[in-house]
This record gives sequence, structure tokens and C-alpha cells, in this order.
Amino acid sequence: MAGPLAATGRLIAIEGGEGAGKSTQAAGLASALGADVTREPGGTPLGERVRRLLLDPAAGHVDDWTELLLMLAARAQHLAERIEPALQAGRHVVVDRYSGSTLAYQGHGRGLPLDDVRRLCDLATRGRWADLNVLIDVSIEVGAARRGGRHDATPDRFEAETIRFHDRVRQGYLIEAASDPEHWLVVDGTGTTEDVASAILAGVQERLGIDDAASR
Ligand code: Z5A
Repeated sequence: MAGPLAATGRLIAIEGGEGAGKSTQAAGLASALGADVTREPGGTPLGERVRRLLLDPAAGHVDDWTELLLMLAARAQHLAERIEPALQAGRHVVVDRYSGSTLAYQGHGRGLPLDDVRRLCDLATRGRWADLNVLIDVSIEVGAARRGGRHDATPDRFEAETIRFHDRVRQGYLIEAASDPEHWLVVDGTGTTEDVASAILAGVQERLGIDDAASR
């Protein structure tokens, strides 16, 4: 298929397991770069409705392919409505989860064939992959402890998954990062919020050659 439209804005995805600190770091990075910030699944009114369906523990059994296609339906809308217009207007976009999450969760975690997952991500995004995926890597235990410190509500459908599932996701992320180092930056997420933020900003600037908002 034809590649994505040329754009001057860069797309940076913040990836990792639950509780890794993605939302915290996505907001901080976007502020440092003067970029738009958004999240998946979600980011648009329709996407946020799909998100509620996907996370609802009362949804009962959700077939793995259904889960994949709902993630991609939300992404297609997100891309059309928010991401692509911002990139075309020259704004950088920081997204809290993107196609890397689909490879890690629906591919490595659920066990759907990776080639199919990759091809469907490509179709849903018209070939728009992140310019850089920042993987915030923490152990399952650290992620669960951080999440546990924050939530007191019923766990969502993903939070309720087994440790083995979350471990497959973590290993899957590391496999994806190792197999495409040009598009992945792995950051140790166990330091303080400030330490992790500095490592991410330095890595993004070095890899994408973009200035922070303060130096423009
Ligand atoms: N999913 C999927 O399966 N396929 C897909 O294609 C996509 C998504 C796009 C919802 O995502 C689920 O969707 C997700 C995968 C699936 N489920 N899981 N697991 P989500 O991003 O909303 O869910 P999440 O990963 O569970 O997000 P989270 O719990 O909000 O975690 P986070 O964003 O990584 O962390 P945070 O909110 O920034 O921080 C968590 C707490 O830790 C908070 O109290 C912070 O203040 C604290 N924190 C953050 N950083 C630090 C450091 N460095 N030190 C100490 N404490 C910290």
C-alpha cells in the first residue's frame, strides 16, 4: 500500500506495561516539546466510547480478533481526526500507546499471528507508524505496585489479566524494540519521575533531532 502522507510533525509513542509511568511521561514530554498529547485507545469522542467497551470487566468474553479490531477502529478514527491533521500542520504528537501496544498485547500477549497484527495496524493507519516508540520498561511487580497505589476501583479487563499475560507483553515489547532499534528507544522506568523524563527527552532529541519548546 502507499505510505503515509509526508509530514513535518513527528509522531512519538510512549509504550510500556501497566503502571510503567506512560501517562505521566507522555504529558511531561509533550509539554517539553510543545507537542499535542493524546492517548489510545481513545483520543476522540468515538474512540473514548470504544475504550470504555474494551476496558469494561463486565463485557464478558471478548474474542481476541474482536479486541484487535476494536483497538484498530479507535485508532483509525484517532488518526483521521487528530493525529494526521496535527502532523500535517507541523505539530509533533505524543501519544500514550499506539501500534506498539497492539503488537505487544494482541500479538505477543494474546498470541494472534504477528504478521496479521502488523498488516492490520498498517491498514488501519494507512502506513502511519510512530517515528519513535519510547518503551518505558519496568518489572511487572513495579508496574502493579504503582497502579495499585493509584486505583481503588474494580480492575479493568487488562488489569485483571494474569501475571503470565503481562510478562508475555513485557517480553514482546523487548523483542519488538530489539528487532527495530531505529524506531524504538528503551528507557529504564524504575528511576524517579524526573530521571525517567530526562532520559526520554534526551533520547527523543537525539533520535529525532527536535528542539524542546524552551530552545525554540
Ligand atoms: N491496549 C491494547 O491491548 N492494545 C492497544 O493497541 C492499545 C491498548 C492502544 C488501557 O491502556 C489498556 O489498553 C492497556 C493495554 C490496552 N491495559 N493494560 N495494561 P492504559 O494505557 O490506559 O492502561 P495502563 O497501562 O494500565 O495505564 P496506567 O495504569 O494509567 O499506567 P501508566 O500510564 O503507565 O502510568 P501513570 O498513570 O503515569 O503512573 C501510574 C502511577 O505511578 C501514578 O500514581 C504515578 O504518579 C506513578 N508513577 C509514575 N512514574 C513514576 C516513577 N518514575 N516513580 C514512581 N511512581 C511513578
